[in-house]
Amino acid sequence: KGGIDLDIGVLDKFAQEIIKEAGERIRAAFSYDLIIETKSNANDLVTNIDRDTELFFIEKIKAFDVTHRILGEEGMGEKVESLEGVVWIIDPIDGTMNFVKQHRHFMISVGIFIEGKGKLGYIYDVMRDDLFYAIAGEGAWYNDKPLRKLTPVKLEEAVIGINASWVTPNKRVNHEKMIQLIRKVRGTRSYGSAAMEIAFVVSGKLDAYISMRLAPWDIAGGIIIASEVGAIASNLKGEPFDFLSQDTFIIGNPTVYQEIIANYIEQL
Ligand code: 2AM
Ligand code: CA
Ligand code: CA
Ligand code: CA
Repeated sequence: KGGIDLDIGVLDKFAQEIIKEAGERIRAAFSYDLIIETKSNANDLVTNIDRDTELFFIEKIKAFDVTHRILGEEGMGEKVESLEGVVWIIDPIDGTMNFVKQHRHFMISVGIFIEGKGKLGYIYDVMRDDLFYAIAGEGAWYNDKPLRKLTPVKLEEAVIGINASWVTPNKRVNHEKMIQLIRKVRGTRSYGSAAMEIAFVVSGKLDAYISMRLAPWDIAGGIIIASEVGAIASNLKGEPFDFLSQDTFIIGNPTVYQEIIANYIEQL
């Protein structure tokens, strides 16, 4: 229970139900025409299904409890400027480019915050029907299996998620140090869905994930799962991620996280 009179078990069951139902709707929608538009730049895509899915969540949640507020990427909810009360932070489709081009490798990400504290986190792989989730203080699961606490990994044996753009000269980070990091680790991967990469870190399939610009809805579900398995997340300065704007982001196995932050990240 939060400071609010609310049964977490009931809320969890409801959240899982609407996430799976949203997934069914997205899978069915592949038979219709997708309307693809661009947002901030030519590579920043949004579709009618991103918006429809966000609206679906808003309608369901408001019917469940009209006082709950929704912060979604597509901005169809109300303006959320604080985390008071119950706030759902939702990315209806994380990995829209994968959704459009690959018809796979995209996630629904949901984090439920009660009086500013992350209580319930979900990352749902829509095409695989795979759910990663956590209840704060009670544990984390991958479908029906509990997720284990992460164990130490050496940086030279780590596989990390990073987009190749941050290894080329850029304005956000010292790319020479990034090159050294890439040479040091066992391997790198780039999946094109932040939520998916976070899900892989909390389940030990990746040992860290680094991004130069993420928004609250990309990570809200994931960081709640992260604290249950002992993954560490912050911005690239090592400070808490700023939940009401955009920020740099790293999440990792504790040993890998510490070494990357100490020796390989220089935010410009
Ligand atoms: P999205 O698909 O929901 O937009 C790779 O692009 C990852 O970064 C995706 O998880 C994507 O989420 C996220 N991302 C965050 N901000 C973005 C932006 N301005 N343009 C494109 N992708 C962005
Ligand atoms: Ca987007
Ligand atoms: Ca996203
Ligand atoms: Ca999105």
